[in-house]
Amino acid sequence: MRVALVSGNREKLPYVVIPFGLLYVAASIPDRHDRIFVDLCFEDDPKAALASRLSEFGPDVVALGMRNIQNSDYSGSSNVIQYYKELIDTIREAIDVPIVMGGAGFSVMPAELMEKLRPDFGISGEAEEAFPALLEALDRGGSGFDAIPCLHRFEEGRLISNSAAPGFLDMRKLIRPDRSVIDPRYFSESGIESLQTKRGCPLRCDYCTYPIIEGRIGRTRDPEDIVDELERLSAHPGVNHVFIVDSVFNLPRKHAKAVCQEMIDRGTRLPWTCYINPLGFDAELADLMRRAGCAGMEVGSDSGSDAILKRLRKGFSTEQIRNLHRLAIEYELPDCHTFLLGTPGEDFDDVRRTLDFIVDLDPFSAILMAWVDDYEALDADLARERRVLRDKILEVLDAEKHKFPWWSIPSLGVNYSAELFSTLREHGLRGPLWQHLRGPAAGQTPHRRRRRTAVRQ
Ligand code: B12
Ligand code: SF4
Repeated sequence: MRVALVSGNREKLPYVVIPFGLLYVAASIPDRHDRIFVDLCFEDDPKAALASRLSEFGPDVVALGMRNIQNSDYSGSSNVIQYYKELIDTIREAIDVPIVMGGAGFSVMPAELMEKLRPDFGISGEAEEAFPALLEALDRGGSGFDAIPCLHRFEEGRLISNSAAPGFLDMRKLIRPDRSVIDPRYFSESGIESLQTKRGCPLRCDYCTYPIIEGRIGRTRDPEDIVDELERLSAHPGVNHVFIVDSVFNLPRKHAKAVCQEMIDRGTRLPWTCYINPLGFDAELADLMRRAGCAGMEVGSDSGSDAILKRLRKGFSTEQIRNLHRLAIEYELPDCHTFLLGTPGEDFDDVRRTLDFIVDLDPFSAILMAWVDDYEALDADLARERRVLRDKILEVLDAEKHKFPWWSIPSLGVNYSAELFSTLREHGLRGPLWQHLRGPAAGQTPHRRRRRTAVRQ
């Protein structure tokens, strides 16, 4: 069969990210199928580019990857969905073949997106086994769909969604993503590669969609194999930083330590950033991370109110956030905390408590977001209702932003805009840019040294 893999993502903030999931799908396609990879990220006219590539290639099936259903400040979900609708129309006008959707964004609400966008098929969650199985079924003339886990399709206009497989993919069988198809502009624009050390998160935070995509059981890769892959990334002249895309790098903690130890033993040089949870973070891990080249930790702290953390079922307290921050200073690991203001059930006192907490915590960096429910993209009433609270929160943030000059408020464009980021890149700054908003690069006192001294006094 002739397979066209299309990455629809065009989000440029906080930086362009390689279509990592689709690279795994590309690698999983058996060699007997011909394929092309169409990445719309840098196209001036994505629909025209898509139509022309498809007409030239003449695929038998088009696989359309949907990474995000939100834009980066979470304000433009309906635009993103409309954009994908237009891509599907473009594909149908160019060629009459089955369209298969998948990807992290699609997996968040597959049934709703199937109904709204009407592709022929969808696969939610990881697709290294399901996608080749679907190609096989299509090749056979369209039989055996029932046996493919997490496949969504229409039969006589009715949506049929197969249930998940009893187990997820065994990480020992995971093949490397096909990096040969990456557009070189990702390297000239950001130079950030992606690496995955495990899939799955065992926690149950109330709003979180990650376990829907990757499952709840942490499936870890062999540290030696991970560092082999990292070493290959280091050899690429355009790669200057790696983002470890695991939902949480430090759970299980033992595995994170083993990965860091392997990096230290093999002397890897590439700086990296990862998501860290205050649970499962200790001095030994902080020390290993520092020595293994960690340049920054992104922390989903979410709230400065213990009652809200409990309601969100985060499993940690504000004291554990403080503990993480103390270790971050001690081991010189810049920490960037995301806070969600106005989650369901929160009132203004809670929002105020979180703002006070952030000022008192004084992390290296913080990103303040007014909460957006993914379902707002599909439910206009919910969106209207939520917007009222969100607008009030943003008004408060606008009035008080001078109190937190280092923090980013994406919805207000504070320390978060294409212009700022491109200026920082032009100055040669690398990695996630929050790492440069404070410190010498921004013309300020080196935060880490200053803070470390403070702790030791
Ligand atoms: C790491 C990460 C980031 C990092 C990325 C760093 C990097 N260098 O890549 C950073 C912090 C920069 C980031 C930013 C954003 N992110 Co993010 N991110 C993630 C995370 C944790 C992992 C993504 C990943 O790479 N996974 C590993 C790959 C291998 O898995 P995968 O992409 O899911 O692919 C598998 C399947 O989905 C499927 N598949 C993938 N493509 C296709 C295509 C087809 C046709 C098929 C059939 C199957 C298929 O098979 C793949 C292999 O098994 C996910 C959450 C999660 N746990 O999935 C959120 C997630 C993807 N991000 C999300 C969002 C919203 C964003 C931002 C818009 C938000 C923001 N303000 O930061 C930006 C957008 C950035 C951009 N330019 O597009 C959302 C997207 C859904 C949504 N709600 O819109 C997610 C799902 C988290 C969430 N909130 O639910 N992100
Ligand atoms: S720790 Fe992170 S990935 Fe895991 S459930 Fe909570 S928010 Fe989701």
